Amino acid sequence: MKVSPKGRRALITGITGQDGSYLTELLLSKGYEVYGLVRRSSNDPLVRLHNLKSKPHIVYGNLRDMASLERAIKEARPDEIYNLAAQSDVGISFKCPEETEEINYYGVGRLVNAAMRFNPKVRIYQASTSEMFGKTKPPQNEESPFLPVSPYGVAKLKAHEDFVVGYREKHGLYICSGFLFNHESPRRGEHFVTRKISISLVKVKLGLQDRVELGNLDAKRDWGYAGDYVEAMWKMHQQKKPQDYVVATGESHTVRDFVNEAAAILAIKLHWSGQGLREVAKNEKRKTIVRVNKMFYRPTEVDYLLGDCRKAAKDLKWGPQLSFAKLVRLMVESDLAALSRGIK
Ligand code: NAP
Ligand code: G4F
Repeated sequence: MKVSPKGRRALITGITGQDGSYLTELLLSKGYEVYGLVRRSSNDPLVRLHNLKSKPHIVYGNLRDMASLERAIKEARPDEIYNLAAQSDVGISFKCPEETEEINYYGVGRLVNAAMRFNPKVRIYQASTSEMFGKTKPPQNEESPFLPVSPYGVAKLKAHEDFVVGYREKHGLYICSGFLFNHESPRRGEHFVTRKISISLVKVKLGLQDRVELGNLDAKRDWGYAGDYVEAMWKMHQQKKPQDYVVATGESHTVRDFVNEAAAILAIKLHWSGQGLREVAKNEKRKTIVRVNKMFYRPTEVDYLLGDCRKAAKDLKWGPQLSFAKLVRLMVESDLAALSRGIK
């Protein structure tokens, strides 16, 4: 017999982030009592949650602070935990490797230990990532070797091995990893490449900015829609046994493809020329709209991600709903609406 989610209690770490906001909406719509772990910030950390009709409970805490996690778990009394909190910027992980390891590895250990002591039957979802596959040849699935090339990927892999696989085997804990490939939305942080392109080209269109400077245009990513991906997280918690799943679209595009798709939606005609650091895209008036800046290159790069999510399709009956073209349109139209309002 399936247990109805109504009345179940969930604790979401990283509730203020992109995925946290979509997952909160999903769980509230299913009747969950939702608690969100929020760390102190000088700005309003709850901006992504302001438009929700019903609200989650907020508990203050930090993955770096064991006592705060114990208090949060005691207050939330969760049946399910979704650990979405992380230093999630791969580029920044090269600049702040210790902080990345502290949050993305040790932080997971603190949370899992606190949760297990409080309730050994708790179910924990860990936000693992396609970045862990790193240099592994595509397509990547659950059997593919992990070859991470960034401090971010390394910390996430250690957390997966020690606290997901390790604690499942040693302690019989219900804990699972979602190896999620890149997923985007109008709520995506503005430094990730898709949102940076969307906002910048809208600003170019509105005459608010001259051009956008990017790094590696040849990197290939399997980009899906965040709203679809949180469904998969929830489904992983509803299985008989905890298992790890790849969540992806099975389609890959270059950063340059994303630029072209976004520009076409805005009726900006781009003509590309040059190569490597000299590559540029100009508009019909021969004005440079896209330029490469080596500042945005990474010391080591993941060249090609392409997920094979047949296991999730079979077990979870999950599949992506929004195509690449529709995802880019959603993001561009959302930024266009918001920025047009701003200049009226
Ligand atoms: P995001 O928008 O950057 O959100 C990250 C969240 O973590 C924010 O709520 C942030 O809080 C919180 N956080 C950071 N450090 C913390 C700490 N020390 N203690 C407590 N909270 C902390 O990331 P996202 O895109 O939603 O991704 C969610 C998770 O999925 C992350 O773990 C990410 O690594 C993983 N992931 C993402 C993708 C993707 O494509 N989006 C793919 C695979 C895996 P503040 O608001 O205070 O900064
Ligand atoms: O948008 P990105 O910063 O995402 P990245 O590095 O793939 O990481 C995201 O996806 C991971 C899943 O695979 C998550 F685990 C992680 O938390 C995060 O959500 O960069 C995408 C690609 C990279 O190859 C990067 O080198 O775009 C390239 N890129 C080119 N120019 C740029 C830029 N990336 C950024 N952020 N900014 C640029 O100007």
